[in-house]
Amino acid sequence: MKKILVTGALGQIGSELVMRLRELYGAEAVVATDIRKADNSPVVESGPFEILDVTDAKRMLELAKSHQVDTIMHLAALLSATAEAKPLLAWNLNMGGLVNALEAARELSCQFFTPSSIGAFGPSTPKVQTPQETIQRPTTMYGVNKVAGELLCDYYYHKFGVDTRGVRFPGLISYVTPPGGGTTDYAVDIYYQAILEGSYTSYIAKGTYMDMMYMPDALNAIIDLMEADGARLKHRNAFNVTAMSIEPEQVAAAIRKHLPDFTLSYQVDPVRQAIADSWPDSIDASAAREEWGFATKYDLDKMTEDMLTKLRGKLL
Ligand code: AKB
Repeated sequence: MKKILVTGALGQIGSELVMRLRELYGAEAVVATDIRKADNSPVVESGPFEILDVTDAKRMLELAKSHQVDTIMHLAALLSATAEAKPLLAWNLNMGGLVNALEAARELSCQFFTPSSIGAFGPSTPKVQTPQETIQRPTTMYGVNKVAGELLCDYYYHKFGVDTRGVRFPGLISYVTPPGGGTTDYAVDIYYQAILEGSYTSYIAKGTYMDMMYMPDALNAIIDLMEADGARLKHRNAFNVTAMSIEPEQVAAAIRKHLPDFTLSYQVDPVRQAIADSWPDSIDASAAREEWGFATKYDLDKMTEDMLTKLRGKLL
C-alpha cells in the first residue's frame, strides 16, 4: 500500500494535495506534516498529522521511518517575495529542508516529489515560450534556491538512484488556501477583492505577463507525474508546466464578464515588479506533454467562473 509523507501540508498546495491524495489512496496513506498545527483544518482532522520543522533532519527521518512511508512530497518553502525580504532564512529553509527530505528519501528508498518554479528563470532566459532547457541565471534568492534544488534532485537520481520527480510551477490560483509571499499572488487576491469590494489595486503593473495555472490542474500534474512510467521520463525534475500566460488587464476583463462594474487600478510594488520582470512571459510545456501526458482543463475564463462561484459561497 502507498504511504506518503507531505511536508508544508497546510500551505497553498499542501492543503489541497493532501485531501486529494487521501481521496485517492485512503486517509491513513497520507501523513501530513507542517511546522504548526491549524485548528479546524481538514488536513489535520481527516488523517495522520505530525508537527515537523523541515530543517530538523533527525525528526524528518524518524517520522518517515515510523510511518513507513514509501513516498515523500516536499512542499515546505518560502515563496519569492518573502525569500527576497529574508534571503538567509530562505536559503536555510528552502535548501536545508530540501536536502533533509532528499536524504530521508535516499535512506528509505522513497519516491520523491518537490516543485520548482518559473522563478528558476532569470532576465537572460528567453522570455517567450521559454524552452525546457535554457539559460537559468535567476536574480532572486528564491530563484537561486530553485535552480540549486532542480540540480540537487537530478543529482540524487543519478548518484543514489532516488526516484526524484518535479515540475516548474507557474503562479497557482486557488480559492481554498491563500498563498503567502509570492509574486504571482495578485492573480489570487484579485478574485477575493472582486467579490468583497468590487475593485482591486494591483501591485503588478499592467502588461506584465506571467504563467498561471488553476489548482485542480496543478494537483493532476503532480499525481500524473508521480504515476508516470519512469522509463518514459527523459527529464525527471523541473518539467515546465503551464495553463495560461496572462497579465492583470486580462484577469480583470474575465472578471467583468460576471461582475461588469469591477474596477482595476495599480499601485506597483517595485520589489515584486522587479521579480516579475525577471521571469518569463510564457513557458513551453511540450516536454511534460510528450513525456507523461501533461494536460490542463482550465483556461482563464473557465477558471474565473469557478473561482468567483466558489469564493461567493465561501466569503458571502
Ligand atoms: C511565487 O510567486 O513566488 C510563486 C512561484 C511562481 O513560484 N507563486
